[in-house]
Amino acid sequence: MLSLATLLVHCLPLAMGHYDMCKSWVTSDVGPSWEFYACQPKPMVLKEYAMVKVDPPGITCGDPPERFCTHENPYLCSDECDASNPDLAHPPSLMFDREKEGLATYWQSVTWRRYPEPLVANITLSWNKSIELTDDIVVTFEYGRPTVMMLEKSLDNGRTWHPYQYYADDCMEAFVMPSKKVRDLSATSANRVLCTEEYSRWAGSKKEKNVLFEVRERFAIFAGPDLGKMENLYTRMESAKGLKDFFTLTDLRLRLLRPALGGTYVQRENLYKYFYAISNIEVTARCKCNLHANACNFRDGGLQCECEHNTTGQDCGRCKKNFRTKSWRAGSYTPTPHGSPNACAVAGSALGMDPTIHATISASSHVPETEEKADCECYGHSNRCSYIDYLNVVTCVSCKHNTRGQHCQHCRLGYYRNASAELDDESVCIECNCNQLGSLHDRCNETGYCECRRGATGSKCDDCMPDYHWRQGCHPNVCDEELLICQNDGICHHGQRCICASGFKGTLCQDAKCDSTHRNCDSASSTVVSSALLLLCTLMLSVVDV
Ligand SMILES: *[C@@H]1O[C@H](CO)[C@@H](O)[C@H](O)[C@H]1NC(C)=O
Ligand SMILES: *[C@@H]1O[C@H](CO)[C@@H](O)[C@H](O)[C@H]1NC(C)=O
Ligand SMILES: *[C@@H]1O[C@H](CO)[C@@H](O)[C@H](O)[C@H]1NC(C)=O
Ligand SMILES: *[C@@H]1O[C@H](CO)[C@@H](O)[C@H](O)[C@H]1NC(C)=O
Ligand SMILES: *[C@@H]1O[C@H](CO)[C@@H](O)[C@H](O)[C@H]1NC(C)=O
Ligand SMILES: [Ca+2]
Repeated sequence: MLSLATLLVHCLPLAMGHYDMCKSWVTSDVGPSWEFYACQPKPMVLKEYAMVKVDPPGITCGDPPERFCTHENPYLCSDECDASNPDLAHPPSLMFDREKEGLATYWQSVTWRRYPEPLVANITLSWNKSIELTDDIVVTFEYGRPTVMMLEKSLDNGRTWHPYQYYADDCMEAFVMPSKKVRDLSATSANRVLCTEEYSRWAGSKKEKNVLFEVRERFAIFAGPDLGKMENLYTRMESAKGLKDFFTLTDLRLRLLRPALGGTYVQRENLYKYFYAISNIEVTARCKCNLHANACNFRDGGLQCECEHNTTGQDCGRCKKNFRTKSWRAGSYTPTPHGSPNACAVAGSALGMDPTIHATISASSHVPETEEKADCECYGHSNRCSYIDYLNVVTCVSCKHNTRGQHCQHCRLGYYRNASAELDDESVCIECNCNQLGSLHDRCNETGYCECRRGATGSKCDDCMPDYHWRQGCHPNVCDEELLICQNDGICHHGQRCICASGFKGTLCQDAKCDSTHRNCDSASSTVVSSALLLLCTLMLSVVDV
């Protein structure tokens, strides 16, 4: 409890920290003007704004009234659920109410009187709005936590669902998955969906009530154990797009698949002690506003970002009318500390024609009328278009960021498409970087592979195939350890040449030297040879070392 409190205190400044301002009025040498920043709303307690649905119908207890027992007191079944009596009813709304100190109010299911038919229930929370989790999801169970359950999420208002986390007292048995803990995850697996046994084992219903979806521990992989380096997390979210989406959702679904068993098997003679009871579902998150708003309000029955940067829409996901000269982009957390607003630009600057470029495109092209401005779509790589009369097309001119094409949608020759970048990303085109000596030309295919000369290999053609060695390009080996073996104790040096023992010569040291110092061509002294070898080996080793 103490550690939780310190954690909370620690994180308070975070909520107020970076990205809380969308703009500020600054004065510089040129006079006062607005400066714009990437911005996001503060985290909120979002359970109060959720629409909740509990399935199947009739799963909530009390209609008809029913008695239930507890695992601690299995034969003292004094409690009763009665939907028609406000004091004894347990409707779904009690999962989201504000409780008075020490008085748990909870939703409760019917008991497992239909055993062995499974007792299952779905609890679906819908926000009709994209939200980004900023803290753990905490589900509090009275009378014991389920032995098997699942958390699912949707990103499209409930049209499609994805597993978010699996929970079981035995992951292998329930889901054929190994049991994992979030604290075992690493930077590359921070968005992995896993099965955990941490919240499903019986520990007494009073002692361990909570089931967590651990957001903080996943954040901590990047931001450090006390979440002190949130900028690292934010930077990471920009480069690994799946990471941001992992914490984003519009709906959550709790699939309760098997209730608490009190530690053992199901006792058929007392099925009244098996049921689900949830007193609270805590969801702390912020509205997803694509870094274009620092406020999010409940209006017209839904959450709505208060969009800045001339954007609009529930998530600030579009440019306002007349501000569509640049294609819409989300704001970016980078560069720290203020990020990039990537604001929508005002119309008018869009078709500012550069007469020289205009002239080079076509003698018969002319500046289009305002209606055609909408066609100047260059994915943000240009804000100038030209109308080519005889083709009847509007085409972008001077595409930047190594792009080309009518909409700057292709990469220039010598560049290839960055598969992890959107079309409107500045780093959408990557230089092929083909090795000049190893490749035939400087172009590459869509996955960045260059076309190699004979003997060269590797995506950039900067490596040699086996049997070739690199010397200003790849050349066939002169010697090796298999077929082209250096003779007479000669040593093959990087495949390039044989280093012959004293007294021998030739490409493969195949010839004996028969000059004045080596009179005895047939029997070169073995000690001389081996000491020469030793010297050579030492030399070679030192070369390899370096
Ligand atoms: C719970 O939701 C899942 C899909 O997420 C569905 O397959 C299942 O039938 C639902 N169960 C009930 C009891 O509605
Ligand atoms: C969801 O939000 C949209 C946009 O605000 C609104 O038009 C729609 O009616 C909402 N749907 C529901 C079911 O509330
Ligand atoms: C949005 O448009 C207004 C003009 O209506 C302009 O004054 C303001 O600077 C624009 N904001 C941004 C972030 O571009
Ligand atoms: C590819 O695009 C991603 C996303 O914008 C960027 O982070 C990455 O650096 C790009 N890769 C290269 C090699 O430029
Ligand atoms: C690019 O070339 C490499 C190597 O030849 C090949 O494996 C890859 O499939 C090619 N990619 C495309 C998209 O053609
Ligand atoms: Ca409650």
